Amino acid sequence: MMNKQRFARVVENMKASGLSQILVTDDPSIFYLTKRIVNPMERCGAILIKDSGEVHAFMNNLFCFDPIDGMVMHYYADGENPYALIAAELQPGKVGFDKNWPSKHTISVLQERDDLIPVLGSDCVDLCKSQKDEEERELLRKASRVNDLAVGYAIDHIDPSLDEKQLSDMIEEFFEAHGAARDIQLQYVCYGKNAAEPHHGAVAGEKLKEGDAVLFDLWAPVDNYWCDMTRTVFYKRVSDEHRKVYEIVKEAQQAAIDFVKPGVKMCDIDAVARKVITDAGYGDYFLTRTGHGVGMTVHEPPEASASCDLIAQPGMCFSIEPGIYLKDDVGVRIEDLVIVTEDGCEVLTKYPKELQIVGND
Ligand SMILES: [Mn+2]
Repeated sequence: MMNKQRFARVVENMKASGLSQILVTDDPSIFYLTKRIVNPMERCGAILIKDSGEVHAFMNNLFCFDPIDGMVMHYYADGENPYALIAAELQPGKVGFDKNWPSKHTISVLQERDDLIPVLGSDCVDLCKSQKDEEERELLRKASRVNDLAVGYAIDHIDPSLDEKQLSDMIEEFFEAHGAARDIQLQYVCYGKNAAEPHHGAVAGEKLKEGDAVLFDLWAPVDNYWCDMTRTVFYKRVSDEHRKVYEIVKEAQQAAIDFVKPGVKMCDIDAVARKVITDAGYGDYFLTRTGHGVGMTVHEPPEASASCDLIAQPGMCFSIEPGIYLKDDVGVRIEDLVIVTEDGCEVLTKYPKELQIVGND
């Protein structure tokens, strides 16, 4: 079924950005508009939206993409040229292409015609997608509830007999048992100094030592919507400096959450978290942006970073995840997902954030 409301919002965005035609090809974007998952792999699949409201779909007949009411369907078979079909429906001038469409497709469309001007068009859809409607908010809440359970499970199963990879595998099984999709990426489970690398994946053979930080950054899709959450705890004891670092990150994270409301700039959310950490003397060790949008993909607009001028709007969902990373020593990151509400934000992930020392019972 075509989601007419969502298509109408995309067309509004197209008009606002002076685009009369865009090709939508990202799987999550097509799902967002049609509730259909295409997954064309290396083949060509596209939806053309015109500012008149006319919509065309170009699909290989192997995709099982049944006709949709209100959409002009163009099917092609293996061995036929889908790009000629697309090119025949385009008007001369600017065409908005999707950011992630492989260049072999984009270039092939352009080679069919010499009167097309390619521009990036995916913002028209991505901006809509960034403002979640109530149905999507409920899916995000549900995914975060699973994430709360997964973080609890992970922390409860910290054990010196398990290396990072073994614990990570157990967490993935836990996610699957609680409804997350099977094809999930590696979870970040980091012991000790490994937590100082913001993107350290779980490694086989990495053992836990007394005094180590244990950082869990866990994410998974549940019913096509993602969760993403980080907690850092300490094993058996915590040094004074690590405790200090933890409390600074916690304060920065809370300050940023408290700042979120409609109308604030995403870059200012980053600045609020960064100021707390910089004032405490650790600014050089806050290596990442403060957050990123989450929805049908785990990294999407809007991002809370110095380079993002987007304004927070009700329904936007993003992470707040400042951290301090001291090389060869420790890393602390605390991450929650929030949804902007009418006057502030709703925090979706609820696992407690008080400093926790585990393994002493
Ligand atoms: Mn994240």
